[in-house]
Parts: sequence; structure tokens; C-alpha cells
Amino acid sequence: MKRRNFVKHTMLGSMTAIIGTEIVFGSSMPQGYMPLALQDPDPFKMFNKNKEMVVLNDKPWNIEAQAHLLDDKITPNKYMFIRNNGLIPENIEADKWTLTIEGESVKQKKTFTLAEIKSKFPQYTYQLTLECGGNGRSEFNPPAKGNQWTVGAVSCATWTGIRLRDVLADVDIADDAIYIGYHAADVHLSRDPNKEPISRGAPMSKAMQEETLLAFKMNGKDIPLAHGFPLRLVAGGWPASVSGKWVNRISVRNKVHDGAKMTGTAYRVPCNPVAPGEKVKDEDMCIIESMPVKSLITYPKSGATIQQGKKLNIRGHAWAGELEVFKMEYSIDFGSTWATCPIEKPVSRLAWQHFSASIEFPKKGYYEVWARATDQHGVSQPMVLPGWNPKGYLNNACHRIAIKVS
Ligand SMILES: Nc1nc2c(c(=O)[nH]1)N[C@H]1C(S)=C(S)[C@@H](COP(=O)(O)O)O[C@H]1N2
Ligand SMILES: [Mo]
Repeated sequence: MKRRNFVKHTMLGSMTAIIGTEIVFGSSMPQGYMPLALQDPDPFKMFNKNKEMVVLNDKPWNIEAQAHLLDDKITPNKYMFIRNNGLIPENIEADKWTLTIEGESVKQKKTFTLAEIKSKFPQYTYQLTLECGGNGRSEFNPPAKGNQWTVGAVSCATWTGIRLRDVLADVDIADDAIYIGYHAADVHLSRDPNKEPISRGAPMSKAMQEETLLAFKMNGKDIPLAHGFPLRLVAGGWPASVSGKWVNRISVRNKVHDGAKMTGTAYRVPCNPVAPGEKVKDEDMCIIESMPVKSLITYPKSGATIQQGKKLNIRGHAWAGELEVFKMEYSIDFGSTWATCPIEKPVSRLAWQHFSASIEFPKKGYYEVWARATDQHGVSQPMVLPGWNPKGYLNNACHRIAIKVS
């Protein structure tokens, strides 16, 4: 077979695979023609997401869950939000994937193949909470630009990989290292190969934590493409933007990493509170580190109706960045009084915790159930929107659901 025909043939093969049935007159399609069925891809099929997931943007793909979809203790792929800053890399060849450790603080840069990474270092599995720094952005006023996440940009899957610190220990690193920054294979929206969609990082102290992984499995399987196949960083408890997907290079820096989306208003908030809408100088902005205490009622779905005299069983999760949640409360009277309910210990550090309560309502009518978590330092979720910031990060206000008793 001539090479051109071969290319055409394999293309037809992969198109058939995606469409799911034979393209009967496929050999008559003009070369380079994209069948209509593939022109407007179905994101739910493409990413294996549940139909109730909400697409916020398709260039780049950004998809969030709804509270009731996050009911599982371990988030399955179909309910995991997708946050992309650029275009998902294409034609990844996992058997040719490498990770290079370089940067000012690396005396001798070193490259590992994915196979070496999997065989040379001990593997660990942790359940880790990943929440986008912009989760809850839609509520800020004046509004903040960016994806209008409501409550669904959070997940807690199990991640398997090696510790970043084990790889770093295998490389000759100078004493002046203070930060790491990741570089990845995704493509800038402009398709300019000299631009990176995002290149963030964390201080050495976070990079060296036991739970900071270079992961190659999610929930026991290869990481789905949209979530960083074949290799991603997972730094639970910090804004999920630190958890670089499709990672192929890590810079060990002798200064705070200055990659794309590390500066200006990106993933930074005013170091001190400001009035809504106020302009904030660059030097008065601080990088977001550990995420604040937060919780989500995942059952029932907001709007549920129950019969009078029946108890309502609610459940959900709570998390607090690097910290543990120590107390969980709910209110059915718009925050006037609160009742405590049990909160489970995390299965491992940086995993979300589960709560449940059985609620009695005094009479027929409309109610709201509000949930409030408190972290180990005694800091609670605010009932209303917390501090305004230019990009609408860190909204950890109490989650609320509507209930009718009939
Ligand atoms: N290479 C790369 N890594 C990335 C991103 C990205 O656009 N490119 N987005 C980051 C952001 S902002 C978030 S919130 C998380 C989302 O992870 P998920 O899509 O697996 O849920 O990935 C982070 N890692
Ligand atoms: Mo994010």
C-alpha cells in the first residue's frame, strides 16, 4: 500500500471508531474532509462525562459538575470537572513520554522515561481533593472574568504515582532551590508553540510533601486524556492549577516560579482585604496556597420535596486545604441556629471528609438547608460571599439547598 493511501486508510479507521459504525462510502470522501458527525464533537462522549455535567466553555474545554453529581465518596471520571487553559495535547505516545528535571537550581539536568518513573520509584495511592481556585466565581459582584464556575469545580479521586520528592532526590539539586514550576504538553489557544497555556508551581515545602505525586493512574486506571494522561502532578489541598496535567518538564527554581499564570491577578488574591471592584497593585497580590475550608451537600438535590413527618437524610463532603475539618453544622432557619452533625475522618491527609445528618422539619413549607464546616484552627465558612478579589477566587460561602415539606 502506498503511504498516502495508508494514511487515508488509518484516518478512516479512527473516524469509524469514533462514529461507532462503518462510514459506508468512506473511500469516496474527499481527502482531508471531516465528516459532519465529527465536526461538532459531543463533549460528554468525548470525555466520558455524565450528561448532567455542565459545559462552561469549549475553547478551551471547561466542564463542571453539579452538587448532587458529587455524591460519591471517590469521584469517578464521569463526574470530574475539566479545567483547561489551552488545547488538550494530541497524539500522545505514552511509551515515548519523558520527564526532564531542570532549572537554575539543578546542577545536572536529568531525564526520566515514563517506564523508569514507574519502575524506579516506590508507588503510592492517595485520595486527594482538587478544587479549582475559581470554583464559586459566578457569585462575585462586581463579576469576575473567567469561567463562571458555580460549585462543581472540585473532585476527590484516588491518584497513584510516585512522590515528586523521590524524583527530586534522584537529581543533583543546589541548596538555593525554593520553588518548582511545571511545564506541560498542552498547546496555547493561539497555537503559538513559544507560548505556554499555563505553567505554575509550588514552594519546595509543598513539592516535598509525601502526598505530592507525579501520578499516572486515576481511580486505578490510566489517567483519562483530559485529566493529564500520561503523567500529571497532583498537589491536593492547593488550587488545582498547581496540579499540572500532561507534565513533561519540571523546573527547580532559585526564585518564585514565574511561568504563565503565576503573576498579576492569576491565581493571586489581594494580600489584605479590599473593597469590591477596587484596583489592586501587583505587589499587593499574594499567591493562593492552601485552599479555604468548604463543604458541599451532595444529597438530596436542591429542590427536593419530602413528606411532612418524614426525616430528611442529607449527606455531603467537607474539606479544608492542608487542614482537617473538625466540625460540621447545618441550619434550617437561614443561619439563625446551627446543629452539629458527624464528620468522618479523612481516609488520608488531603482527602475530603463525609458528613451526614437526619433532619426534622417543624411543619409544611419551604426551607433551606445550609451547611457550614469549620477547620482545625476554628475557622468556619462564611454564610455570605467572602472577600472580593479581581479574578473571583476562593468563594467558600456555605452551600445551600432548597427543600419543600408537603
Ligand atoms: N497542563 C495543564 N495543567 C493544568 C491545567 C491546564 O490548563 N494545563 N489547568 C489547571 C487548572 S486551572 C485546574 S483547576 C486543574 C483541573 O484539573 P482537571 O481538569 O483534571 O479537573 O488542572 C490544572 N492543570
Ligand atoms: Mo483552576
